[in-house]
Amino acid sequence: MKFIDEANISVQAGHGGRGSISFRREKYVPRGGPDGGDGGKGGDVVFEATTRMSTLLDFKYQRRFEAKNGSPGMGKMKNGKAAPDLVIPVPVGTVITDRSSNDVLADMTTDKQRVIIAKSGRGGKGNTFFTTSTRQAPKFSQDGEEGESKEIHLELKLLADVGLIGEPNAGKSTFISVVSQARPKIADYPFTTLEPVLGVVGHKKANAFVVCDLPGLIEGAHQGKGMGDRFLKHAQRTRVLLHLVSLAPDETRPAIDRYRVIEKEITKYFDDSKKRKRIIVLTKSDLVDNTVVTDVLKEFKKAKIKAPLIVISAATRTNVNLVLDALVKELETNPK
Ligand SMILES: Nc1nc2c(ncn2[C@@H]2O[C@H](COP(=O)(O)OP(=O)(O)O)[C@@H](O)[C@H]2O)c(=O)[nH]1
Ligand SMILES: [Mg+2]
Repeated sequence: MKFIDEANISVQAGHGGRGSISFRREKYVPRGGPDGGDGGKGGDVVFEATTRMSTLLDFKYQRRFEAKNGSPGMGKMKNGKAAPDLVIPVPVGTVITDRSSNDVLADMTTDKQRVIIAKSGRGGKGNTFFTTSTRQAPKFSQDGEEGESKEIHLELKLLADVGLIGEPNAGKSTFISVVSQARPKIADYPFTTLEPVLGVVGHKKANAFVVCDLPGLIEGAHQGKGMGDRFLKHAQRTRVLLHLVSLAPDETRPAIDRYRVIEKEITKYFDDSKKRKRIIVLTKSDLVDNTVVTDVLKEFKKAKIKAPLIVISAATRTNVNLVLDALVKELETNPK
């Protein structure tokens, strides 16, 4: 079970630009004095906290970050351009540590918080700077300073964006294992655990989000077990609830009835449960004929349930992407 997202990356701030060695050359000034400008400073490596991200998934793909170098100085006293800072967005909650010293460099606690993690090098002085009364034509300049480079560890406590709810056996664990790297126990019998299982989902170009299997919500409740703080925190944080209802033929009661039982149960845990967005997912469609699916859909329609309804099979992956599309859309229109 994974509650922590981690990544190791390396960052390199920009080198300062070299100062210029240059002398004035004008038509009527045969031996012009020095006019080499200074080099520009390199770019800093800056981390910026954002609520738009929930995971460190992006850092699995890109592990090295380099800010640009400053431009060299030029003649005619022109200074080189400073390089722009490299701004790396990280989710709010990310802790940044230096891997060589183990020092915590930053705790990114608030949206838009910015911290310089690797400082850039200053630009070098041009030869003009080194002119003195005894040295009127210095033929040297200064190199820019090196930018800092660091090996960085990022760590984030995961919190769920999407909660999976549904009866035992509805297919929650299977769903999360199909859409993420999470590998919960999948059982043919109601499996009870009070530990939430989290999965990081990367879908198309969208920001990765965290899906949480909330088995304890119903299964634990049946057995009168108390729920841990950590568990409830995950449940409360979710912005969308994915309600899974099995279509399997071995179910004895109609899908719509089983759906209602769970919905009623949920109101005990979420004070705003009426408002919290739902997506209803009818699962295990591979086990039934189309006519059965059509009948169940009719029942839901008759009951005037407004939430989007998607029929899937996690076993054959049918329509699983449609669920992810719907989740992305919902999370984007309903930010943290
Ligand atoms: N045929 C089929 N079986 C499924 C599908 N999804 C889940 N199952 C099976 O249904 C049972 C319960 O699934 P599980 O994911 O553990 O349900 P949970 O209790 O809601 O977490 C397991 O035997 C799964 O293999 C599906 O799409 N098709
Ligand atoms: Mg399960």
